[in-house]
Amino acid sequence: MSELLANTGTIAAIATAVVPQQGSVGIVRVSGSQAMAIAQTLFHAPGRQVWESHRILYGYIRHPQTQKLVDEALLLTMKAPRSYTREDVIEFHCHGGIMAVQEVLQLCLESGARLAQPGEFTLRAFLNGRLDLTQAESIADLVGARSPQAAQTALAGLQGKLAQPIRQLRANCLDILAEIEARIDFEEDLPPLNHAAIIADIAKIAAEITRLLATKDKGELLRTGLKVAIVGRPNVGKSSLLNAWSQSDRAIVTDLPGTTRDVVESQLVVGGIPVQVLDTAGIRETVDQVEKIGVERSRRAANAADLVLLTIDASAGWTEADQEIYAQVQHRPVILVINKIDLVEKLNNLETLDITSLHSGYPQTINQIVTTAAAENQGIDGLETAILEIVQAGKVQAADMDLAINQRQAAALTKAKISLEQVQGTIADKLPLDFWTIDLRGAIQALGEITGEEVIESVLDRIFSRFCIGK
Ligand SMILES: Nc1nc2c(ncn2[C@@H]2O[C@H](COP(=O)(O)OP(=O)(O)OP(=O)(O)O)[C@@H](O)[C@H]2O)c(=O)[nH]1
Ligand SMILES: [Mg+2]
Repeated sequence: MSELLANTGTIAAIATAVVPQQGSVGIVRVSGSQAMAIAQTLFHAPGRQVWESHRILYGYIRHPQTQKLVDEALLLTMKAPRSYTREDVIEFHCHGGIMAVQEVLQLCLESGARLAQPGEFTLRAFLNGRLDLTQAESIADLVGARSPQAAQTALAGLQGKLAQPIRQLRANCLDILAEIEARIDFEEDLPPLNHAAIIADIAKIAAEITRLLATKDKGELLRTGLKVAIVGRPNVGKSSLLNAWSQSDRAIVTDLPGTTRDVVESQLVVGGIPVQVLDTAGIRETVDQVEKIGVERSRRAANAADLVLLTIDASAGWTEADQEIYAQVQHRPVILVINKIDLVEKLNNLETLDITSLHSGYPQTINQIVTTAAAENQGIDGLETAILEIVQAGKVQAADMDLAINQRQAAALTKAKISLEQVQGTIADKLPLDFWTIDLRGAIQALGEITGEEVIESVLDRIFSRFCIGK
């Protein structure tokens, strides 16, 4: 990255997803001082079209030496500073797929640009003061969002909803620092320091930091989502559950135990949280080589999951085999799914079943139990409610989607909080004013790292390497 920071050359990349035979439009983006010259070398706009910034031209991309036609395309030019990077930017809107965009990119590289690193356009936007670091991170989040709520939170971050309170806190710390330093430098000329007011101000800042830190879990859930594994004995209805939940026939369902051999995956959204659901092979002792491998994969999926749905057959009740499987997964959060509840209901001829009577025999350590009839698409709402209760994500659905910090931001906020606590300790211990300022500066530095006002290269490296090329 250090060489990146120094390098001011013109960069080029394909900005859209590169998928063979797909996408009606593909965009090649170029940024830097050579961008306009590259456009003029490669692009031919017939008729009397005016080459003007922020105008779209229609025409042809030709090989500059051979004049071979490469694509029929649109050209968008954006002169600095009115562009994403605040440099001169051009975009060739080519035909989709992979052939046209790759050829056009190649021509840009031959005409003086170099291939952009992942996130380099956004890095330039940051370095040129168009975005702060929280906004840059929000762009990566927006591109990676897997639920509407995750996108909404990212968008709020892009609007500066996260940067705003952080900047305010840093400004407040700077005000306090100025008050104290004035007393160090010009003690005689000023009224004495109002200790009580400073103590109160620092407490207020620390409280606001605590409030921001509390949004970290929500942020992580929205960004990375939840991995949920459905496990249980063969034939209890795990695949039926996946199908009912995802409203598809993703997994094969038969009345033969041992139907599912491999892990089957489906992507869902529950209460705004992206959820990856894994249906697994029924766990049992088997001599079948293929099934054996499947069972091993089930165990691994359960181990890697944030949450396990231990599924059992209501008509069979809690069996020894269920107990054994539970012993293998109980180190993860577990919801007990009592499936095929319709069979028990019929048996008892009950309109609504007394669930507590079903509980006997189940381990007391499982505190979330739901009943489903997967084959009849019943019980999914209850299952989702139980999941949201487990991740305590009720708040995610609340109207306040504006704030959700990420791990990097949380680490810096924690650093700021510790520094402020140290200032509080220093004041309580009646140490000289110089000591107050040391930790206060620490807090200011940490808060500045979040938005990028105080910037360390290694931080930039971590942030921008998350991006895709062309962003
Ligand atoms: N009555 C009733 N039958 C169900 C229910 N859910 C699943 N079944 C039936 O139970 C049988 C097994 O269902 P699957 O979903 O394949 O079970 P599984 O747990 O995935 O089985 P394996 O992949 O072999 O481990 C099928 O005949 C389903 O139709 C239910 O809620 N009620
Ligand atoms: Mg199955």
